[in-house]
Amino acid sequence: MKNSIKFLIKHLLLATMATASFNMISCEKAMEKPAESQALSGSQPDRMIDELALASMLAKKKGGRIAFESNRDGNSELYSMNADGGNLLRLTVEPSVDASPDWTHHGKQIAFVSRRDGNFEIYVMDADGSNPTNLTNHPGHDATPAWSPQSKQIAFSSARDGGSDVYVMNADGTDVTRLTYAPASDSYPVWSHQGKQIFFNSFRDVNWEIYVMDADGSNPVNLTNHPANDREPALSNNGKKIAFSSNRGGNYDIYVMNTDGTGLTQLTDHFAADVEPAWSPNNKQITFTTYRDGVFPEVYVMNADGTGQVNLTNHPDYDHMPAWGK
Ligand SMILES: [Ca+2]
Ligand SMILES: [Ca+2]
Ligand SMILES: [Ca+2]
Ligand SMILES: [Ca+2]
Repeated sequence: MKNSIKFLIKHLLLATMATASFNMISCEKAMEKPAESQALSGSQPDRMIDELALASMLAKKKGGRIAFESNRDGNSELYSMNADGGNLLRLTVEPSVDASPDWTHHGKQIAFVSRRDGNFEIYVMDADGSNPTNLTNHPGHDATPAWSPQSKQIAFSSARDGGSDVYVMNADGTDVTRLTYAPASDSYPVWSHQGKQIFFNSFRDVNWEIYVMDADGSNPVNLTNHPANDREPALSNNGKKIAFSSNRGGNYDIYVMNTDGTGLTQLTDHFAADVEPAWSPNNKQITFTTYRDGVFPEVYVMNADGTGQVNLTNHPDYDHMPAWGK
């Protein structure tokens, strides 16, 4: 038993060093195949399946996986990587836009947005990219999916009734319910820790504010109350803090506050835009998107107090919309 564990650890270490380039080769090969066989399914070579098993094990050792959107292969696709940027895995192989990932609470599935059926729809796929399923099937623009705490429901934004509003549906796409009715845009929903409330960003005060409402859409409360734009709420996994982006300092930076709007703290202070924060599973780190390294954004990670900011993607094409799963 001890020997087999040593053997496994050795291979995991080798895989960590080798898989980033290895995956690129696999992806290039996948590009040559017809679209219907490109999903990472049982039809892949054995070594790809072994690699996925290794990726899964590495994820448990390294503090989760970060999914993100990149156009490095020619159009918007979803990828995942370890928390240190290693072991890159391509999840989608579609000529259309694939974006806005969100992990289930157990990290086994990812909800995302895709235009592969002609308009923006909410999809769900397994964490390795297999079994993509269209949940919305609606001609309206559907966006920004967010799983409820036990992954039984998905909140999302949709323009199906005119302007953008927040909706909720079951995990299989049934029972779609509209939650917001303000004439201005409401989007980017995030569930509270117990699933009783939903945070979102709203333009109803003629600038973006972070709001919270009950999960049935009642009792909306403005948490930010600031004339600058406050956007993209991200709830910590212990339910205590909300990270968000705001341009109240003259450009977009990442801020954090308590879930009642008190205790505001600025985490990034760079003249370039810092946006789209997401918490690590243990709440000790925050990943975010930043434009500080050039025209195209990179995915960074930092400690939850703003220290130790590190570029995870380091790629000349755009990388953004990080989502951190278990
Ligand atoms: Ca795509
Ligand atoms: Ca749609
Ligand atoms: Ca505001
Ligand atoms: Ca900034």
